Amino acid sequence: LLQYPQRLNAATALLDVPIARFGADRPALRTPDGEVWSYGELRQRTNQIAGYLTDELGLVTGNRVLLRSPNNPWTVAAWLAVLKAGGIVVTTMAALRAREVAPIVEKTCPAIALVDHRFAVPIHELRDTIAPDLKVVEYGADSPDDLTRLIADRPTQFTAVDTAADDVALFGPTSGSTGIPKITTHFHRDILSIDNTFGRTTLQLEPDDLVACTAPFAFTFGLGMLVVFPLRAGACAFLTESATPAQLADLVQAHGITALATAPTAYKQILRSGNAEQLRTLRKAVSAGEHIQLETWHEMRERLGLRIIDGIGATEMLHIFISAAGDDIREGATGKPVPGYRATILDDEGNETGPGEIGRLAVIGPVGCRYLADDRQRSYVLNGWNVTGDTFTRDADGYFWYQARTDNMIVSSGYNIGGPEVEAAVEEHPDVVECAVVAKPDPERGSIVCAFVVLRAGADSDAAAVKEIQDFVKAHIAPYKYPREVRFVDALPRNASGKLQHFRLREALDT
Ligand code: 3SK
Repeated sequence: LLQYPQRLNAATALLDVPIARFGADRPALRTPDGEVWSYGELRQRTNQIAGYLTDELGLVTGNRVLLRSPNNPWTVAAWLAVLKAGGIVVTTMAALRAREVAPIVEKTCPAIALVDHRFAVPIHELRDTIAPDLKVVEYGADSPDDLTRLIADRPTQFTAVDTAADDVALFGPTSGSTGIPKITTHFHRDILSIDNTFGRTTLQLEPDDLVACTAPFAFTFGLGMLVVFPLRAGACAFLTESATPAQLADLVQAHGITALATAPTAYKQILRSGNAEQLRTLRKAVSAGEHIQLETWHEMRERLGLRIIDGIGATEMLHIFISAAGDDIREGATGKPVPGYRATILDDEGNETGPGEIGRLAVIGPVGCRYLADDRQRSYVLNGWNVTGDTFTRDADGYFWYQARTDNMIVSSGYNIGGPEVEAAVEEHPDVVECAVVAKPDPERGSIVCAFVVLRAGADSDAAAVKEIQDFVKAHIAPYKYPREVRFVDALPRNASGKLQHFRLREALDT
């Protein structure tokens, strides 16, 4: 399953293998406005970009190429082209501002940036300040030097650079819980490995699947779901640059999407807005990025007969390493280690614990954390285990049960309180749209639970409303877990991939 030849170029494996198996005419990429790229077209454009990068921009093996774009077909071609040309892709989110991209550029030292012209300004700013040698090429029809025109007459053949299986192919930045980016490095073999593990054993796409995912490619959840898994299966990726949950449901219905991967919030919102029927064409639904509440999972099964494939992954591990599908699912549990991975629970001293104990989730597998020049490597990899920053428990049958982010477990008066459980309870209140809780230092109790709450429009936000929510929580879960402090806010802070940033709420505690 996990043996790779010493010489391996992942782009060849992603394009040539499905073409040899299924032919070049099958659709590889679709967009909401009806654009379709066949596998043959994707390979040709990839080859043209790879040739342009090497012949015109002087890319040599090991050069880093920064990509910045929302999810669209040209970005897939650019991503594959960098790998094929022997370069290293640095993926960044289109939503990041110059000050957020700057540390990524400083650390990864890209030689070239291929940027969607709508998001080019910050990259030009960085070229003019911290990266004077960066060659910036824009793409998109309105750009004066549109890459797609620059490559139009180039040869459609390109021989992939003979990279080693463990040459670096990808730098994946991750903001972590502190906000200072860490750069994960991944090899050519890692890219195939996520398919040989989660892709083949759990997700199991079919060649006739049409796969949508709301995560950007720059979040490796999206990269796997929209590039690696569909291409390896000979399936088709449906690329949408952005979509609200309501638009997503419309797209699923209109285009007959068969596999959807998104965060739990999107499933919840589709269910709440009464649009679940629009998801009827789905054969598979994947939820990751955050823990899914059992209520959402049940409702999807009841309304659509779909058993959501829950999963936990990490940018450090490239993709999902604990999950379950079909009959292997145990309701409420995230799943078991994906075949190829081992997982355990570590106590505070780094010792493995037995069933039922709560501790830090640690994992070993074919992909592991290798930060680029970062001290945090020392705390992420302990005795060979990748320690993920999540608190889990394992049952006697080997299923892993999510408790909280390690940094979001609230210990109050000696009680361990899982933040997500309190969040879920507050969110059940009819006036509440969203809630996130953090530990607030407290002289008496060590910490107390502080809830940041977004109310529905028009709901009262006075002292009586606070008391009402506190009593509601006490009535629904063990009273010691109730939020002793409740703050009403307009919105919760999220990063560009939509993940809640609890660290920003902790920072806000002092204000
Ligand atoms: O669970 C996650 O947050 C994750 C991170 C990277 C890749 C895939 C996933 C699901």
